[in-house]
Amino acid sequence: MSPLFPALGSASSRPALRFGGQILGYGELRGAAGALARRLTGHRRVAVWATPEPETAVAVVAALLAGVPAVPVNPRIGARELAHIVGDSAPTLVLAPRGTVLPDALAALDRLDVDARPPGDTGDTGDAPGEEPDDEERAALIVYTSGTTGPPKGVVLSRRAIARTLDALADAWAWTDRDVVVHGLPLFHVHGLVLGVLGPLRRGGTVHHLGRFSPEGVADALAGDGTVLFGVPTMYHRLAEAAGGDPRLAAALAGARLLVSGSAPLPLPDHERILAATGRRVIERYGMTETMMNTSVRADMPPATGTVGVPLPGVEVRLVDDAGEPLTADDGETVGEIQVRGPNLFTEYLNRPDATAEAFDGDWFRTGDMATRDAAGCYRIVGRKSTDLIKSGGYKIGAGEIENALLGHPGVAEAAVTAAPDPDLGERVVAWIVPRDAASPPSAQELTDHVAGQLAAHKRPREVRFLTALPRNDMGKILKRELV
Ligand code: MCA
Ligand code: AMP
Repeated sequence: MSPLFPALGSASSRPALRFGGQILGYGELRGAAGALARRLTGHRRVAVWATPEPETAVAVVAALLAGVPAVPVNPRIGARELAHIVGDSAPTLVLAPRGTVLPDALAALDRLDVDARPPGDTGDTGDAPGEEPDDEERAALIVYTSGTTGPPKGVVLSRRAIARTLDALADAWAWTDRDVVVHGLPLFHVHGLVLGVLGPLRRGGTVHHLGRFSPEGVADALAGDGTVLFGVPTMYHRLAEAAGGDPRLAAALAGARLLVSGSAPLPLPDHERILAATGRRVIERYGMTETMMNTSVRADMPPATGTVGVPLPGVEVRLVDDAGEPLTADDGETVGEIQVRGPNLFTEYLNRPDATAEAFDGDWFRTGDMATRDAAGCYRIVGRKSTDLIKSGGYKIGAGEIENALLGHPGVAEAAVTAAPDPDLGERVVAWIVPRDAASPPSAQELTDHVAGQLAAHKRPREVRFLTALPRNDMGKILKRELV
């Protein structure tokens, strides 16, 4: 297989990484990642403490150069979820920025400090990277993602899947080494890490990470060198709110080559507000951790607002009915489940052959997303098969994992978790609680903090409602539809 990052072996003078004021050229990235890669030889799997800093990019590139699978870890992860990920993926080493204090489950592992710029660094460009593994099926990343029940599953992504999805996006978006991709996405999911960091590096262009998302940061970056913006709908919602009264932000958005949204549906009112304020349309692409990118509105087609565009090169997409029969209608109305086949697909769920087998219909991956297809071949996502998967702020959250965490609190007798529509987050997590002692229930804040401490801050309920009993059918199954 050809190298994942050809620009690392070149004499490119472009910046590779820009995080706030910290800029690393391709030569410097080659030096830092190459030196680290040599120290990873012999390791089976490495955990990467994925802070929004250049060290995360250096650590992941080093692991890819060394051919050692990397497991990116949310630096805001709670104790229970971290214990699961470490136990399941069994890394032999953790990579973290120098000076970071790690939680116990990771502090117990061998550690290598990552320096984006080693002490005493003189900007030396380092040796050319060694031979990259030529087995394109080799695992490159293991990204944890939530299901409806149980703890998150590790999605094994190969070098092939990463390369092919990024090259398909380059075709769809006319993405080149001249692009500077601006974003403030977290670096432990496919969106921020694969598209937002590995994408620009594969093209030989630049990542401009904001450290933390803010409309002001976006305005500054796009008014400067930024050409393309990546974000989740919550970010575009906040940009839409701000752009109406902020001509500088509106002008910066108007000047971008592409504004791309994904990870959840971008509501039409937000599309329209951004269009009204900037004269520009946001385009949407559709993907999933297991499939990386499947469809996108292309740079060379009409914006097809409200759809997620057409299948990417090499990706086959079909709609099937409840019986699993393919639907041929392209009337923009007939709804079916999206199934996907192509070189962008994951290899397996780590240690979960049962779940891997269940996820496929032959060689078609069942996404669980429901959609229509129109005469132009554009897909419109209309919902999900399971109500137990919640998308909040672009994060996928399983109702079951939050219910289990809540049931672990001594004051909780019964718990059910649902999603409520939210203008900012798309959906917000609502917890319905039957306390053990109705006379002194735990406070909503206590339960929220409990979930944030066990799982992750973004999984915490944003609303807690107390009940005397959960609605159940004759079989004892909780009737979530009645929880409104
Ligand atoms: C509040 N905080 C707490 C608590 N309450 N921390 C601990 N315990 C609590 N009880 C803190 C948070 O840690 C954080 O701290 C601050 O309060 C705000 O957090 P939060 O409310 O969660 O942030 P938000 O404002 O709601 O975040 C919105 C966001 C975020 C920035 C849009 O949701 C986000 O980054 N989303 C991106 C998700 C994403 O990348 N998804 C991709 C997966 P502090 O103030 O210090 O920060 S999907 C994917 O990859 C597929 C392939 C695809 O299609 O893309
Ligand atoms: P994740 O499992 O976190 O990778 O999230 C993948 C899910 O995000 C998909 O199955 C979809 O439900 C949703 N998703 C991603 N992109 C879009 C989009 N542009 N529009 C609607 N839903 C999306």
